[in-house]
Amino acid sequence: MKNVLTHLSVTAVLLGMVAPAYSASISFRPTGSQIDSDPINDIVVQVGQQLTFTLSIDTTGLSNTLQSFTYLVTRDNTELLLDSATITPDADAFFDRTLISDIVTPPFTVGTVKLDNGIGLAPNSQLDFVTAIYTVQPGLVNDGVLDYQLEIISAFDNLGNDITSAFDPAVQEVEIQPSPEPASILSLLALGAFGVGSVYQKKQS
Ligand SMILES: [Ca+2]
Ligand SMILES: [Ca+2]
Repeated sequence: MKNVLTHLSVTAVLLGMVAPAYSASISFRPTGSQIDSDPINDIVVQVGQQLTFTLSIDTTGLSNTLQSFTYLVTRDNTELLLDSATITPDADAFFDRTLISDIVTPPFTVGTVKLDNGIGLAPNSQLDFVTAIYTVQPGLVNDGVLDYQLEIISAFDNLGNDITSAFDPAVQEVEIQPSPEPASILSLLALGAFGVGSVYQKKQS
C-alpha cells in the first residue's frame, strides 16, 4: 500500500512538472479546497477573522503586451466586508488602478475595477496585482453559495485588440464557512466513550 501511495505521489509530481499553462488567466489565493458535498471550493473561517485575498493575472500565451483589463469582484456582504483593496507595489509599476463602480444588490456587492494607464504587462508573465483584506461577518454560513468571486470582463493589448476571450479561466469563486465543529466534537466524544469503555473492559478481564 505504501509503495502504491509513493508511486501515485511521484506520478502527480511528474504530471505537475510537465503540464504547461496554455492560456492567460485571472485568479486569487487562497483558492480554498473541497471539504463538503456542494461543488464550490470552501475556506473555513471564524466570525471577526480577517481574510486576505491576493489577486493574480497570468499573461501566458498572449502575443502582445497586456495594456489594460477590467475585473469584477463579487462578495456576499452578510459574510465578508471589505476593509481595504490596494494595488501591489509590483503592479503599481505596470498599471494604475481605478475603481469604476461598487454596486450593492443585497446580499452581494459587485466592484468593477480597471487597471490601465501604464507600461502594461508582457506576455508569459505572472503578476499579483491586488491585495484585498476582508473581515468575516456574523452572517457566516455554509450554504454552498459563493462568497467571493473574481471575473475578468475586458482586456486589451497594446495594439488595441480585444483579448478578453484569451483568459481561461476568466472566473474563480469560493465560499467561506464556519468550522464543522459540532460534528468534530461529537466524534471526539464518541472516541472518548469508546476509550473509556476499553479501559473498563480491561479492568474487568
Ligand atoms: Ca464545497
Ligand atoms: Ca458561506
